[in-house]
Amino acid sequence: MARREIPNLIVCGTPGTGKTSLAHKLASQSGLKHIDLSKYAVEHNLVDGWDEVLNCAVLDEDKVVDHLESCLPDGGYILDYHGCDFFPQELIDTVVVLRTENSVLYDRLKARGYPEAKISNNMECEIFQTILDEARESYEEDIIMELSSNTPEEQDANAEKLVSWIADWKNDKLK
Ligand code: DAT
Repeated sequence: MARREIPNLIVCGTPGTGKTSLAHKLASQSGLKHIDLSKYAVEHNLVDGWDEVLNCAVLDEDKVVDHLESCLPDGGYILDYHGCDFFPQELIDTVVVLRTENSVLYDRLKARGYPEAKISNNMECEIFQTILDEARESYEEDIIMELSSNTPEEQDANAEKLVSWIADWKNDKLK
């Protein structure tokens, strides 16, 4: 049985589905700490090269997990990253997979000024539900939450749902 009294969440999904904005909102509403893993890895020198197609740093996943190993067992973290398969299941209490419709996602990626190759790569990732499959291969089905993230209203509803899930998790722990 985990010793933590506050859960750890992963918020994952194709780039542009709204991970960082949801994680930020959830952190301010719940008091959990938000870690944007891409930034965290760069800040702590936990990267393993540069992805030329996606134009982003590649995480050294083992180093990231080692680095977080001293704090994750205490709970209270929202881990924000597109992938999710490298954390040991015993450290994670729920895996939120955000999903966005194609046309909405395309507009968000375009607005970010991504080059076409990066946009197509990310669109394929969403169309083939790569991240959802990755979550299903790595974690028990009952800890995976697939949430729709197309509109600000959906984002608010997702934050509300997760705040209430965190409260229920804490209450169950006290029983
Ligand atoms: P990610 O961290 O998955 O790459 P983000 O949180 O940076 O995504 O969001 C990308 C952009 O889309 C940003 O301008 C905020 C906006 N956005 C995110 N989720 C949204 C939602 N549910 N409804 C409307 N806009 C959203």
